[in-house]
Amino acid sequence: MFGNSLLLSALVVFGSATGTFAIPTGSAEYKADSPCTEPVVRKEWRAMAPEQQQSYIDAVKCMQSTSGKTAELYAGVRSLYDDFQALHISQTDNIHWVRELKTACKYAGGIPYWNTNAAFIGSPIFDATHGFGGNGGYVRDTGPDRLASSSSSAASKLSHIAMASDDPSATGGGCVTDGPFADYQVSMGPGNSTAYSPHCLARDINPSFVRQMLGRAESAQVLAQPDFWHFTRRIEGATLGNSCHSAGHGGVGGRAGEMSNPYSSPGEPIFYLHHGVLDKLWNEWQRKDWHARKADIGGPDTQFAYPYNYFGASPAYKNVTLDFEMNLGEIGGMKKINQAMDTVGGEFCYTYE
Ligand SMILES: [Cu+2]
Repeated sequence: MFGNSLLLSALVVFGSATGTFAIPTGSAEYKADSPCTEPVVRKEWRAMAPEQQQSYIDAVKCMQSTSGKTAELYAGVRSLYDDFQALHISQTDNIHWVRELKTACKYAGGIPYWNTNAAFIGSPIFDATHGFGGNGGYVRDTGPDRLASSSSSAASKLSHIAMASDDPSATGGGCVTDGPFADYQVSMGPGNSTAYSPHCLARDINPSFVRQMLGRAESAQVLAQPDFWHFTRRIEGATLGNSCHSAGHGGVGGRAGEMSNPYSSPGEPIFYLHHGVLDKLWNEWQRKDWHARKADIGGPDTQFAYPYNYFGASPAYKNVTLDFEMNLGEIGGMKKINQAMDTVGGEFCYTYE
């Protein structure tokens, strides 16, 4: 849910972009490094036609009902969708999500993102017909350890920092009751385990948490950072739980929802749209000074390492560079960060609207 290593933010950066930024798709900048001439356009959920929204939801549900590829590796995996949750629990990934949606599940559009903003609770993303369904049923006190069923002490601490189990600003906490995922069983989690532990998809929408995190025109602040170090630090939060990354996780997952769990959050389908907007924000920031920023990367290779050592002493870590190899496991193999710096270079060919 909260600050993670750079690796997470670099690959699946998400945030709270507000407003739209015209991407110069026709500019020389965009074509200089790549043969990508007809990039797929990624749109904000609200900008998609109902049929497009439906086809994305259908593709996600298809992923959830198609056999996975890593069941031998991770006991909890029952579907292609679960492959990604398992990989996130063991590491993290986003890139290959797109490939499976398209090849295995025939999704033809751009991957949507979600602009987290002031109208959080009324966002059409929570629509039962043209969205991902709404809040979980109200639970006054979600109990001391529901979110923290994890072997990691850091994760246990995480679950109790932003919101107490009886936080008065909570609005849900139980299982999602409507929409396409009302009967969905999340295969793994909550927490840092890939064992099979089917459970309902819980949400605990918390608009006041979002307001707290996204005040002060946060996305403008993020985009104004002078270099990647400051950019990623702003997205992840200089203090625990205080960032636009947290806003989307805690705003949807609250005290006990899957989205709040730093390991198993991809069990929540909205996870991908939230990280989609972080990715967009990163791209927007890069394009402000493409020449310098296409190669600007850094940060620790280890979770909760400096400067995200929220729990005290930093574990040992190295600063990543463009040559750092990201291990995307069975799904994606090894990829250098350098191969993931440009949305219209190498394997990628997409822009944003
Ligand atoms: Cu995240």
